[in-house]
Amino acid sequence: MESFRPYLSVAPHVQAALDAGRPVVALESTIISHGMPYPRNVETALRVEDLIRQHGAVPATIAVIQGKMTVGCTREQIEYLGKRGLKVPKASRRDLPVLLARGEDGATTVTTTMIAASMAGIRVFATGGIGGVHRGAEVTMDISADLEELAMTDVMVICAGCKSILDIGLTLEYLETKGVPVLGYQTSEMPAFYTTHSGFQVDWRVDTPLEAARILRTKLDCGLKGGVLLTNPIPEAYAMDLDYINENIQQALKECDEKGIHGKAITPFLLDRIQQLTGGASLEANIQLVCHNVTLGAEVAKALSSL
Ligand code: PSU
Ligand code: MN
Repeated sequence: MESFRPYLSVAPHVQAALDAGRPVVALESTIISHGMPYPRNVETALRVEDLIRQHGAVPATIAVIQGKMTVGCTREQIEYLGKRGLKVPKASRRDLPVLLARGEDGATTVTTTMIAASMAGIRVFATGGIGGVHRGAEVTMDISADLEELAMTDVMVICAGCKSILDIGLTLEYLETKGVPVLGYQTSEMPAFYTTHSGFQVDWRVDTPLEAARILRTKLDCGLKGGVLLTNPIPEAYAMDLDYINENIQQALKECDEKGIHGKAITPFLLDRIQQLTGGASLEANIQLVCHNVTLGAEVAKALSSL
């Protein structure tokens, strides 16, 4: 038995789907506990699970629950993670052994969701946005562990690009160095979360879920270690005005600096401030893009199962 097994708890219906080669889509829990306010976080988490089911795949929300990497959280567990919010520690790679050893809970980021998904044998994971190289990282060295995870763990991450709280250009440079293919779904431009435009090109454009699945399958078959980033632009109808969102991001960044917030608290602080400053418009956009991404996730997972 693999030595990680005692720390991993895969829900029986998720395990059954994996054993039968049916499509499964992993989902993260930091977005629930730290990324959105209650009760919209719980509503959204349950809605995205439904969407995945409607599109013929099995959702598996991942979190650390009482010291176990739980793959396929129950409705009760999702409600618990959403209600406790910031009281649930944000669990990145470095936190994982501590939380598991102590039997504690943790909200999994993109990094730890990839780790648990990979251990369980899930290859497709959909979320909102990933962490990246922060603006000013040449001084602060604030680079999200998500990028290192993409370099080493064999999971495709479907997201709406990264927010301009990050330095998108440097994030793409970093991913290039680490050998992570960055694909644009029906676009050649890297989307910037709230907007479809960032001014940066992706490496490769793909136009169908099958194409994306083939690239992932090929990377796995060749043992080319690491993930694939599939960026999916927010639907035009929900995209925000570039200047408006950028002004608010600037304001949030300024406050973050003034308050001396650092480390793992930076991203949740910025997400929350932007939501407050935009009066909830960014939350609405966030929910829409997550729904859009999980739908694509279900399609890619189905395509991958068919190969
Ligand atoms: N970006 C978002 N929403 C999020 C996150 C990032 O637009 O919820 C979360 C994800 O869980 C991501 C984490 O993995 O923040 C990155 O945190 P950090 O920048 O501290 O690495
Ligand atoms: Mn950081």
